[in-house]
Amino acid sequence: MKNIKRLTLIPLMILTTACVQRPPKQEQTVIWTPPPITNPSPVTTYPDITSPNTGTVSIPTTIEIPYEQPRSRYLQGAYSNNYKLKNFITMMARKHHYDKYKLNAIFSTVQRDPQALEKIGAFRSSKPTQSKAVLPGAWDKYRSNFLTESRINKGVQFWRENLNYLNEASRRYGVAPEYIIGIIGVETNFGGYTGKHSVLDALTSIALEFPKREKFFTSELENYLLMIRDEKIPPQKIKGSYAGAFGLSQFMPSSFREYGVDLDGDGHINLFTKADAIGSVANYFRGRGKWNNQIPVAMKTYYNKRRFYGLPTGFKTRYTQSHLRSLGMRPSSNFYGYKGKVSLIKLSRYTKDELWWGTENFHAIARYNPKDHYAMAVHQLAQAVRRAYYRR
Ligand SMILES: [Ca+2]
Repeated sequence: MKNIKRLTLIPLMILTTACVQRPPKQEQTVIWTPPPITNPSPVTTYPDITSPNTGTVSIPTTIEIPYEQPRSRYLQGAYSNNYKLKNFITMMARKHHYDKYKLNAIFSTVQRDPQALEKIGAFRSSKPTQSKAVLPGAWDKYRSNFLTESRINKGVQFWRENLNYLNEASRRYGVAPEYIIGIIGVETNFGGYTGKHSVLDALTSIALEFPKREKFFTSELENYLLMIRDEKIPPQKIKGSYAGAFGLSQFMPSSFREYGVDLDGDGHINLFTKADAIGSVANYFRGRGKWNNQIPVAMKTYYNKRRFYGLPTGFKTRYTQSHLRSLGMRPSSNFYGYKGKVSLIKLSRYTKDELWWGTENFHAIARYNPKDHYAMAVHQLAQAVRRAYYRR
């Protein structure tokens, strides 16, 4: 025992050298065996441990060797005979100097995604006649999916764990942390569900098989291919929604390329990390939505009738506040002194219609997903998380 104890106290360097020669067989008490010295361990980096944002980094991080896309002379797979795909590959090679053999190899991995086609509506003969959003209780139902105690608590936890990244993004892009949290909370429940479709399969299937959305999805496919080339990502690695949105922030590839931000500064934009998702959502709000942190987002207004049919409603409408007041609407507060034009938002509850006024910032949220219910869920989740965060 004494022997072993003494051995373990000897510095590792000496030990390694000393034990290259095996000890004589009769000394059975020495049980230490030398590590293989022919295989060097992978290069590792250690993030700055003084950084308080340790929630998103694993220690140590192994540096990955950049992925090199294989090449193939032949196009195989589900769409190997598709003329649109062949034209698309020719276009990518000409327009972006994309290696045609790499594109052959990439598209040879593609499998048709019938579920994505079904969900996007490729098999529907016509649009549903009435939007479900106007049925009584539609808002109650929608709201109950997102404004839950569990999601609000997760939002508070997310805020605490990513405080520095949220503050940095907020400072850089002028967007309040709670709205970044609101988007990530509604989109993926803070990364709890980011989708299981192969983004490449979904985009290719829709672009090639759904003429009505062909232009949009072909453009997204183009952006996806540029993204995986820039970031050196294997073509089938990114999983997302049936429509090809991915990451904690559910960005489409075009948004990734336009608004993606490497907030943690590791040299890659990775929307599956909290830091980069936070930065990218804030950048999107400012860039696409023209977010203005000097004005509020939305406010409830009172109205003395049960149902409202007086005016067109929706985030795209614009009315002067004095006009809406003249129709009997009474704001629930002074709206932080905001006097500008507002949109009129109608939320169908079981017993009555709820009316809200929205500003340009409400419109900015709707740029993410053009639905009143969506934008209102983000707004209300943001406000609920903010209240809970400051209460504790
Ligand atoms: Ca990054």
